Amino acid sequence: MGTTATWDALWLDVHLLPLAPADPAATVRDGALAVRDGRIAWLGPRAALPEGATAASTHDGGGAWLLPGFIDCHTHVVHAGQRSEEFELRMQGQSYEAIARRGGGILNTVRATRAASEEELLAQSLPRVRNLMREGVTTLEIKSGYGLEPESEARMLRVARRLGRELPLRVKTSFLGAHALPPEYAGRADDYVALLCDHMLPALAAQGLVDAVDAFCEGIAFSTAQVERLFETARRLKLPVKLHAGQLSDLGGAELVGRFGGLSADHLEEVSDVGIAALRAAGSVAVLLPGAIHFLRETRRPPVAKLRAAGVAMALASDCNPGSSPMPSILAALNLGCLLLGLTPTEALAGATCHAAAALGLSGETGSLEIGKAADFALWEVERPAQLCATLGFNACRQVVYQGRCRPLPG
Ligand code: DI6
Ligand code: FE
Repeated sequence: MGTTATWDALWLDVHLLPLAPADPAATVRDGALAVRDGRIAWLGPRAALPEGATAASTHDGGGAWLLPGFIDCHTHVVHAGQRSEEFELRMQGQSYEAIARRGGGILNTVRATRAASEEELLAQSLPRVRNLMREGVTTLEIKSGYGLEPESEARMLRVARRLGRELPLRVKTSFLGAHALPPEYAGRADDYVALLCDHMLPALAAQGLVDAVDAFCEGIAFSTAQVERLFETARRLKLPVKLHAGQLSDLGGAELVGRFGGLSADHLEEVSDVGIAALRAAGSVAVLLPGAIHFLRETRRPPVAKLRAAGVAMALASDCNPGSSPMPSILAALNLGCLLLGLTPTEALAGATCHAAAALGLSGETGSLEIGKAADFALWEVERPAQLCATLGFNACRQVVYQGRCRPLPG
């Protein structure tokens, strides 16, 4: 009575996996973690708690593992409709690429998304975001790219911003106007890129809707020269860049990301040694997306051993989208990252936390348990953290804390 609390909240009877990038395997058994003003104020072994420290509230972790909140750093969660017809076609042997070239694929979702109102888009996206939140996601990247004309792209980004405002999680947006060529620009790709550079991107950026600029650099999408024009516009607007690079073919996307000092190059099923060296030199993150490999029954793999040897940070994300990765699950990405890509469980967990933070330019803010960072974390009823990767289809999340506040697990 009468003592002034030094902390707002204190978690006891927890084991900690801080996932600091310098030593992602380090753990603290029987630890404690304190929060003040939404930030991590102290963490360490319970036995080392400063004498006389008090907290306004104390939480009994019940022996759970406490990890940083997950960061899903590559998603297309905002979209309308679904594409299970294409799943059936692929199961009959048709390829994702062939379906796309016939005007299906991404353009199917473009039709559905253009037709949806802002409220419909929000309502259809919410269950996916809630699923990710139930799995301990506290930061979510959301791309546009299913509008491909000014008003629909703006609507997607407004919905992404609303999700970040109305739900207790951090949302980062990426403008992906260069995702596919809209039908009205068939045969005029350069004109569409000019529209993106001269009108759409500057206007959306001026409305505060864009945190980063992405593109699909691919035979079925945009060339490196076209992406380079877009990246130059991003640079003028002082927006960071990232790229869907080497999913189906290597056009030199990783080199381009390196040249622009981009946040990340994503997919990388196809990437050259020169591309890997460029990412390393620029400090760009390789974002690996095993969901797309799983759903497309892709036989190529990103060169994890080479990326590891080169010291390129590897993040892991769901790529949640209606075509190549209908998987609003970071836990599934952890499991597939290990089984399909050969990541170790520690690499997978670091990939969905500290390295994912780097891929969003948020390293100083979240992604690891370190004093001063946002108090974004989740408690897991597992015996060992590797269990999160070793299991599929089960969610052991017990509690999620976002910016120091206990978040109700969405029903
Ligand atoms: N690569 C992907 O994995 C998603 N976009 C992209 O450029 C797939 C998008 C879709 O099929 O709807
Ligand atoms: Fe993607």
